[in-house]
Amino acid sequence: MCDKQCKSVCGARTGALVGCGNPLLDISATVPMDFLKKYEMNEDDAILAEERHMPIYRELVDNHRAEFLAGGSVQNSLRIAQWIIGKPNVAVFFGCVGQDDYASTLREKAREAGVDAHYQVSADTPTGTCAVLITGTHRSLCANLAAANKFTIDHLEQPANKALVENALYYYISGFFLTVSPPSIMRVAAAALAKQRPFLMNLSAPFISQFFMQPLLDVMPYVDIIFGNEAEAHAFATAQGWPEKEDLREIGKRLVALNKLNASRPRIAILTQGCDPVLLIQHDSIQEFEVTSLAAHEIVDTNGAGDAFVGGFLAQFVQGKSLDVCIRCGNYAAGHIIKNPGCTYSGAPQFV
Ligand code: 26A
Repeated sequence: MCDKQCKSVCGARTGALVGCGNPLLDISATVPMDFLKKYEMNEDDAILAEERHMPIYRELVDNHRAEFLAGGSVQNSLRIAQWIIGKPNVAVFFGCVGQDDYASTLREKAREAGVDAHYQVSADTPTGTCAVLITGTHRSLCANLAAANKFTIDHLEQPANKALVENALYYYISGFFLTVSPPSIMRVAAAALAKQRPFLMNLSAPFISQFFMQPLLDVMPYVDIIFGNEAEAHAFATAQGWPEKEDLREIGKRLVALNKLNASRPRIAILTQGCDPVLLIQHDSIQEFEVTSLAAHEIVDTNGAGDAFVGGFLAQFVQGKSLDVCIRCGNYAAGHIIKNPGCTYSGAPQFV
């Protein structure tokens, strides 16, 4: 796929970007509101499955004509980044899967997308799944991490994987991964800091700030760019005890002002708010970027919109483009995947 000509246009080298996350197979279906009620879930939730959620997956397949789609937040972002970059294996992914058909599907989808996935394999645990419950333009996620939860730092210590981490120029990890392996996150963050390379993170879901605040605060000093949506930013602010009704701009300013180790690169916060403008918050400025809002009939599935935003952003960021271009590309990618089922794309990227 990549030839010399491509090298000159794509501006990012093989293995430039390393991501860690939970590789999940999404089991996605449109459901009535009663389905959410039955499992005490809300529209636009993102939660970890408890025992009482376990029947959901079967029920979606048996009664709601569920579709199976490659998922997992970081892997989604990397697939989208690769789609836009157009040259395979710029993005390297680490996560843990089982030894089953779902793992084969994920491996195949990553390969097709050009993501260089190096999975740890937990032979006795099934590959993780995520129920995606679609109600109109909302989606509620319930993740059964299973094998994804078995990821250990040993995997990053394997010589070949260690070299991939050492050689990368950019790092992206979701807040979701704080539920799995904070030591791995700290290891990658420290590698990024040692080489003065950007480390990017995502707040991922309100429950991360509610229940995983300490590991999140532990890594925050390493974070150069923090992504989040309005619900996640508010959850972070509430968990920190920041004034309750504080607006997103104020929360952003406080996020960028949190303690940072590499003070020569002030933190940036990028906060999305659905079809309202994306906020780019830097220590000395706040900028807004308009989002093209889609007509209701164009919206197929908002699942993965946030991941696609990050994917589009990363595609440009790893090519050294300005933040302005990165954010516009994020908006383009999110707008595209909303018109497709799950975090999938169709055709060639049209970003200019
Ligand atoms: C730890 N949790 C809850 C999760 C996830 C997750 N990815 C990683 N960890 N919960 C949902 N997802 C993924 O988010 C995507 C949509 O943004 C889903 O697999 C879905 O593809």
